[in-house]
Amino acid sequence: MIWFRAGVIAVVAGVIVLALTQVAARPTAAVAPMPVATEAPTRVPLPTLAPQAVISRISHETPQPLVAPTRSALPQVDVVDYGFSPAQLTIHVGATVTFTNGGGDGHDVTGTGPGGDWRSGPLAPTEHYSRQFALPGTYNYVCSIHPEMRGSVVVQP
Ligand SMILES: [Cu+2]
Repeated sequence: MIWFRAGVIAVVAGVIVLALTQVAARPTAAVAPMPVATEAPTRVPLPTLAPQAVISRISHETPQPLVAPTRSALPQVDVVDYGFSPAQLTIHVGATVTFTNGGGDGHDVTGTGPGGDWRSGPLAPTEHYSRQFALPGTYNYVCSIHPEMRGSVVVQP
């Protein structure tokens, strides 16, 4: 009886060992070709995905720079022949605006209307003038030499 049980245990153990070795053997056979199969498809989509990601990022960011310069920490107005760029600048109260003559002609910045008691005086090419706007409101200005040059600074609270 003992020899019979020992024989049954030996057969069962043999079957289990056989089953385990076959189960263990199959994944290694299945895993081996997998890296070859997955490597090729992942390399193909990457070049097509990368340009799309760049394009969508650019298109998402494009509207933001249009808003940012009008409220930048260092607001600037370019004085050109014969206009101001941007013609309307929006800033927060207390900000200082720098007007730089980037034109080839002499210009100035002269306030007009309510709160218009400010002027840069003559600005030769490359010269600049800075003014802090301490109160909210809309400040219109012109170039007194070329009155068709008009601009405004909108100061928000
Ligand atoms: Cu001018």
